[in-house]
Amino acid sequence: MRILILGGDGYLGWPTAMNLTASGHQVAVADNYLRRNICREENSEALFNVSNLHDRVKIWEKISGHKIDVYIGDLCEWDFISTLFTQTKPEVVIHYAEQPSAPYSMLNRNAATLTIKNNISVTTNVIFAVKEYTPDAHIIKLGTMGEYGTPNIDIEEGWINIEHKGRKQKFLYPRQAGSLYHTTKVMDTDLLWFYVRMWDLKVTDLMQGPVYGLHTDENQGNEDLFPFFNYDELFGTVVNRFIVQAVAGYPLTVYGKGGQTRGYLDIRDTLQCVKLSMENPAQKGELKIFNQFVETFSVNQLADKVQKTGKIFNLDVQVKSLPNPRKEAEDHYYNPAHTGLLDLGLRPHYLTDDALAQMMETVLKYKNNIKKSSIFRGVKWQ
Ligand code: USQ
Repeated sequence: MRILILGGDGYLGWPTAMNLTASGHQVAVADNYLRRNICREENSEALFNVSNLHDRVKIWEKISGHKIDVYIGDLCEWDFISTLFTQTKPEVVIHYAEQPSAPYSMLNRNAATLTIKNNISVTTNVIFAVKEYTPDAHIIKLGTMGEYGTPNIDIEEGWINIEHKGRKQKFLYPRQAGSLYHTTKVMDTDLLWFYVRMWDLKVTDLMQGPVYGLHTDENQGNEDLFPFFNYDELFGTVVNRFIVQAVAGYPLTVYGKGGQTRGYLDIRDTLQCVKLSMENPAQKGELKIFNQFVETFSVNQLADKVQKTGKIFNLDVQVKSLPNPRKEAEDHYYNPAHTGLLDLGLRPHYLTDDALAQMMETVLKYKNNIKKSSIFRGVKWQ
């Protein structure tokens, strides 16, 4: 299939591009290096340097023989996106092109407006480009489990049937996000659902939990093909951060009580989920929603796992509870459904001791690159 990946430079975009070319698809990627630029401005450098897209596609082609077309530009600009769609004529559009950090979105007014402008404008332009140039294309959009927040009832997979005063209707499951970034994802879902109803678009919205890992079948541990690996407070997510902290001898930064529970997945499972969504597309006028994670655990449980794995490498891993810089529930009910992707054939990779040890071993190679001052800066959300 002809596939267009928006945000192809990112933590998930680049591994997806390699994975889909390895399956024989024709892939083009677009990116404006927004994440790289924000990271540079905020002094949030990743654990190691990652080559730009032009260089990485050359390395991938040399190793695998597969080509990836690269388009550098801003998807908020209609001229760029219309040229992109005209030239690539995608049958599938995978949309990752968003400012992806919750803490960054809470930093200050500039970061807030950048997050709103970028995320909402790109989604709107994607919708209009699909309508105008490729109305039969299937849009696969990366949403987030954070759209639902942490309600005191079971979280359903996208939709909920409500019975009210004797009448019934199916609605989007209630959303109450916990950061501005997550709120822009709620807005994305609303926009997509509106235009599915108006224009009969085909859309799959993937409610993904925090992803961890570096290794995929395509990079085979080759660091030239690794994605970004951030460990700083703004762009690092909790599993990757804790592994780096363990290696650096920095006490694991458990925020508040550490009872915050989320649904996690290995980066290889993101690739499987996106491929399964592609192979089982939404129909015209349908918004499919999957909850994309394979297991849940709390921050405290994660800290225990990392501490235990540290022993294999003779690391004396300490855990320190910090006053929570975020405003979130620290001890809560969490029971989200997630059978949709399993029913389609997802074979989960769990966060086993072996999986943690493999990541720790890789991070140990870059121990000297770790800047302890980037680990915690205490951006307050209130
Ligand atoms: N946490 C700590 N200590 C840390 C970092 C995080 O206790 O050093 C806690 C946070 O307070 C939170 C949980 O760990 O309760 C997860 O935080 P995170 O930074 O790993 O993830 P989050 O900010 O929620 O966002 C990440 C991705 C985002 C994705 C989301 C899925 O950056 O793109 O949408 O995970 S979810 O969390 O399910 O909303």
